[in-house]
Amino acid sequence: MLLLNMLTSKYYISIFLIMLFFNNFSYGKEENFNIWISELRSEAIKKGISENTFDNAMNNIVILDKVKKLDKKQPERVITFIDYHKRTVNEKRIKIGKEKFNLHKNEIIDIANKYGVQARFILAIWGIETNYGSYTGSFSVISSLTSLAYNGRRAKFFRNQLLDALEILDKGYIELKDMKGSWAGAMGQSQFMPSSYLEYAQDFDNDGKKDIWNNYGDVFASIAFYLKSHGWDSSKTWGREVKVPLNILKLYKENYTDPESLKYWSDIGIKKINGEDLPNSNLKANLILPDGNKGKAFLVYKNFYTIKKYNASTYYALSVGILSDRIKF
Ligand SMILES: [Ca+2]
Repeated sequence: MLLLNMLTSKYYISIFLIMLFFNNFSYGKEENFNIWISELRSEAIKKGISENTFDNAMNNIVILDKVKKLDKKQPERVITFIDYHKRTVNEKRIKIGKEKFNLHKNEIIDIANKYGVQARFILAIWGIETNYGSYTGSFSVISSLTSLAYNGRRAKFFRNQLLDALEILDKGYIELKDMKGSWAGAMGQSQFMPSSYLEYAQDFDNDGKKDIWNNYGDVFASIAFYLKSHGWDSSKTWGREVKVPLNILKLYKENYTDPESLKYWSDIGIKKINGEDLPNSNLKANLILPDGNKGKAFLVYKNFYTIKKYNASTYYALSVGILSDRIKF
């Protein structure tokens, strides 16, 4: 009770509301949750987040069972790259990518030049993350992150993300009611986690808001700045699909290799997908066989690993690269 006495009456109400959402919570669990929230509150205030921001944000949180279930869900089967690729780089998405480029041409070219990231890669990430901003997630970021931070599988990570989300609200970059995202707290059209938002989100139109939810300039600039900050080299591309002779394929039981020069790969018989010779270059490339030695093969450059900094999945990074080639203008 001593702990509760320290809290404001408004805060009592919020704790009461939170308790309502725990259907099968025993008294001990409720008490644990209340202690957890009050510790979080102290930590947030110590970090400079105002009491007002914290109480407003946490006043209406809902512990989302759906989020907890999604976090626990194991993939039903391992999807092949070919299946993933069909889903993520289909003709419709390529066509819309070209249309979106024409629609936002001036802005996206300005941003590409300013940040040093080719426009087609900004478009491809936008296209694969949120289908060009058409599905950005409708979960309350604060509720999702609280659900994951309290007793979740990756509680510490999500607790830090929750504190960062509170800082974003405290700085007034976005209103609480507009702070929506995926079930795991990835926000807006660029799907930034709160920590990435604080570090990389851009206010391209200088209106004082880093609005990755609704402002296209801010969305494109944020994606570009993220890539540039992780080592993007605009004089290079991401990689390419290649043809690998069978005898060479058999040597590669692993999906990943050490980097070698294009000349090296060419000398052992790897060709461009159209059968032409690879450039006789010292450019380092890794051979990637996402479906082992039975599927497509790719040689990838340094920028490929920068795309993986955006999302660590190899399938994702390959698809971003391929989509960027298909919407090339
Ligand atoms: Ca802005």
